[in-house]
Amino acid sequence: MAERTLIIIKPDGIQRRLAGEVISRFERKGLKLVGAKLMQISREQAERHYAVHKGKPFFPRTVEYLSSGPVLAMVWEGDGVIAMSREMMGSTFGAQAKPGTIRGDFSCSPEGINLIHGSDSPPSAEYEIGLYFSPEEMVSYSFADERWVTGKKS
Ligand code: IDP
Ligand code: MG
Repeated sequence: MAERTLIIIKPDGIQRRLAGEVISRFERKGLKLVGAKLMQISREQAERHYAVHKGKPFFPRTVEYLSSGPVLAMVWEGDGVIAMSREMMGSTFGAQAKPGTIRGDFSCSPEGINLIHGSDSPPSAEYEIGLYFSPEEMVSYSFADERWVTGKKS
């Protein structure tokens, strides 16, 4: 199976009606949506999500932010999708992220209000996908034009 990653359009992305814009960028890149869920993340779930940051000064407000409104949790698939999506997102703070990236184009925040989450490694992708999706909630399928997009013969 190709690599998978967890992408979340965070509460500000939903409130600012930017979900379609973000999805569109992933679609145009050629990546494959294999799971999606509009949901409200609980405080406990957000604490599990950011467990690696527990104890850091920004942990409480980051948990609060992720659980502050509806989000769109998605699983995207493709060889190298983790690194590609991190590049597409841009660096953590919108105020510093490069133009052309999602955070660079749509966030000016120096405080981590940054529209999108994306897993940063295969182990974190596996852990994070498991927080939001059961295996049956993801769909495996092929695109009819797969070899024109990836160059791979299926
Ligand atoms: P990432 O989202 O780019 O992977 P991480 O370092 O994993 O960034 O941090 C997780 C989230 O915590 C960030 O997306 C951001 O919302 C928030 N955050 C990280 N560092 C800070 C900080 O120094 N101040 C405020 N919020 C932060
Ligand atoms: Mg991170």
